[in-house]
Amino acid sequence: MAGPLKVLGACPLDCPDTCSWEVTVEDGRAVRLRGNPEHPFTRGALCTKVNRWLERAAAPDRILHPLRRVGRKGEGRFARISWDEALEEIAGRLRRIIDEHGGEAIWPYWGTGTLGWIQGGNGHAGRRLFNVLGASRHHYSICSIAGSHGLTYTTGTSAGIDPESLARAKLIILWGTNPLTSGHHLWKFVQDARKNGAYVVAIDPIRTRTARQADLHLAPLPGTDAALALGLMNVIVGLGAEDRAYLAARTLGWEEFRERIAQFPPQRVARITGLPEADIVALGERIARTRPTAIRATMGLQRHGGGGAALRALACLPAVTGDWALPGGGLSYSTDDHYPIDRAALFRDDLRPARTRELSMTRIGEALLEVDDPPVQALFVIAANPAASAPHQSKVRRGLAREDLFTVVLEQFPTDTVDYADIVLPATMQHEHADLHNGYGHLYLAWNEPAVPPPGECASTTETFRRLARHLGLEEPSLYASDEELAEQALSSGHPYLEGITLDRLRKEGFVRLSVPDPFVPFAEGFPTPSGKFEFFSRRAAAAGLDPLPGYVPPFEVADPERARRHPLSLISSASHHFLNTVFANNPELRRRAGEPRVVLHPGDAAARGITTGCRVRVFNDRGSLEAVAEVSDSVRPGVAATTKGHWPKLAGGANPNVLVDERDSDMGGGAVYHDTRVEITAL
Ligand SMILES: Nc1nc2c(c(=O)[nH]1)N[C@H]1C(S)=C(S)[C@@H](COP(=O)(O)OP(=O)(O)OC[C@H]3O[C@@H](n4cnc5c(=O)[nH]c(N)nc54)[C@H](O)[C@@H]3O)O[C@H]1N2
Ligand SMILES: Nc1nc2c(c(=O)[nH]1)N[C@H]1C(S)=C(S)[C@@H](COP(=O)(O)OP(=O)(O)OC[C@H]3O[C@@H](n4cnc5c(=O)[nH]c(N)nc54)[C@H](O)[C@@H]3O)O[C@H]1N2
Ligand code: SF4
Ligand SMILES: [Mo]
Repeated sequence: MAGPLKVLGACPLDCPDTCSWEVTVEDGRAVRLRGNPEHPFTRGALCTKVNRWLERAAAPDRILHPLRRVGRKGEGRFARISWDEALEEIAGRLRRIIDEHGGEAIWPYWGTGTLGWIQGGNGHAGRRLFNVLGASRHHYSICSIAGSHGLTYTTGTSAGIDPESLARAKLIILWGTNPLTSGHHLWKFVQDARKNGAYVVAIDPIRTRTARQADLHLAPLPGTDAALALGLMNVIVGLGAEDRAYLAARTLGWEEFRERIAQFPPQRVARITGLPEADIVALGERIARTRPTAIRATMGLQRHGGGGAALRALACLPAVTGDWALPGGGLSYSTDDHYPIDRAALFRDDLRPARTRELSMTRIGEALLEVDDPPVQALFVIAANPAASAPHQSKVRRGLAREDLFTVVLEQFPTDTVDYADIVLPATMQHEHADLHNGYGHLYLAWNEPAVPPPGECASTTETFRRLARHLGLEEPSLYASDEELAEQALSSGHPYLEGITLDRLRKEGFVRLSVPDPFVPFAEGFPTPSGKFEFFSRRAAAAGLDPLPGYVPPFEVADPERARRHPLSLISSASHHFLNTVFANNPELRRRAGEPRVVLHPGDAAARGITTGCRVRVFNDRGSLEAVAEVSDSVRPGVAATTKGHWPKLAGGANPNVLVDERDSDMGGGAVYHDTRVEITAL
């Protein structure tokens, strides 16, 4: 008798680690899921959340059949219908909407529930169909875009260094990142560096799990990191420790930027950041004498009004010290841009009319309620949960509640967003469909082979849109490409990093590292900017109406004195240890471990409000309010209140922190400003 089958796949969630996994299948059922021990980043371990993946797949609330709304929008009452009925209704509504309003009245809203290139957010699964329909384009602004833009102005790409090279650093600065919660596999590389004597610094307004493990923790006021970076450079230049040869050969605009640095002496930076001047000087001195220094920054610190400027300023530190040229030196953010996926071949944007408008996912409330040229009439929500994850929750809900809006949600579970759907289409989970992945916190591609057939009537995103194309009677052949064909097209760029990497090989091996040199020092020979140099001075930034030099752009609400008077606390709602965004927030065991929504306050701020640990409190501002349980702890700095993202509003008293967050664009790229939120808190 044949033994159990082992099928290699990859975790699809929006996590930098993109773990390689192995599914054990017995009698056609997935019985075990474990991390792949062969993968150099995964090293055999998944995480608290994904260890419950198979439990999630078999959960009683899983959506297994197409549904049609029978109650009011938001009520979540549905009746089962057949796929044919669902697709006929969708096709009919789309035809009428296109006739009356044009294709742009349709908005495919892709989220980050899966990052796959075939089924998920990276590949905009179904984009070809929406191109043919002339739908509005989707601006993917929810997560990392401000920082990506800031980095791209200075280094020509947002890709940064290989996170694995942190192991070679002698000083590691974990800046606005909480890897022990948000992608724990990085930690092994930090530990390797420590074994070689590296010193680890965490810069975070909150003493997180990660900050507790660091040798030094600095807790600046939220949104002030660019000022801190400029202050550290001021100390370095004051010591004469800048790398003059590097600056002359490899950078553009140093003379101008040096004047900018001079405007940020430690005393001024101490006032802006709320940090002791001596701490700024000491860290500047440490950077000045430690080669190589690696900065790991992720998305947390750029969720502010000046988020783009922050990453831009941080990237300048390793240019001033010449670290970008050294293995183990430089800055790491998202490695996405290192993967030369053939987006043109995959997306087929040539299928769409010359001009279509773009709608921003973090302004979904505005797009549904205020955009009028034409109004959004059909919304497809694909692997997203905007009723829980997007800013200004009450506005999003008002938008989703529009009677004349036709909403189709492709989902696995009855989320708050599903409650507003006209039609719900049951979606497969990762071990039930095929996909191609890259990890944005490492340099490995992965192929995810389906291990078991879809349960009930679930279908993958690609299969759903192939079926819909057929119901619409569309003849464009590329709408019917198989998942394997799509993967081959995605891998067809011919870029040297993909040399020797074929779909066949990925299928056999499960994962393959990009064909990059070892050690990988991506900018040893120069930067992919217009000048080929590191650009302190950026003509492209100036052309976009931005400061041509890196500078400090204050946060919106955190730095607003009028708001500070009415809502004195800055609220940070960061990654929860037990959920991945809103995924797993309906899992009973993980909900139990996460406990009720909590807000952490500094003892001084708590005492001033008569709040003690365990008190029920109301957290509010002009946009809304929520209830939470208070925890009093000096793990947050004075003036800051900390909570987590991810709770489903309907399982958490009707709202989550996004009821407090503004729908507002950061300085670059239109990114969301989740952590740039002012609130007041009172005991209930
Ligand atoms: N367990 C778990 N893992 C996750 C996620 C999750 O929800 N749960 N989410 C995933 C996703 S979508 C992403 S994008 C990544 C994000 O990964 P991270 O960037 O690590 O995520 P955050 O928790 O938002 O932010 C990290 C830290 O930044 C701090 N921070 C906030 N504002 C500032 C600031 O102005 N300055 C500084 N210096 N620090 C600041 C926060 O206090 C927080 O501790 O994580 C992914 N991994
Ligand atoms: N307050 C606050 N809010 C935040 C953040 C924050 O730091 N603070 N972080 C933001 C960030 S970084 C991000 S990335 C966004 C994430 O926001 P979203 O992109 O909306 O992601 P999720 O809320 O995780 O919802 C993803 C949904 O996709 C579904 N899903 C998963 N896999 C599949 C699949 O294969 N097919 C289909 N059809 N569905 C699938 C899941 O069941 C889940 O309901 O949230 C943002 N919201
Ligand atoms: S969520 Fe991150 S750490 Fe957990 S299994 Fe997925 S990729 Fe790995
Ligand atoms: Mo994200």
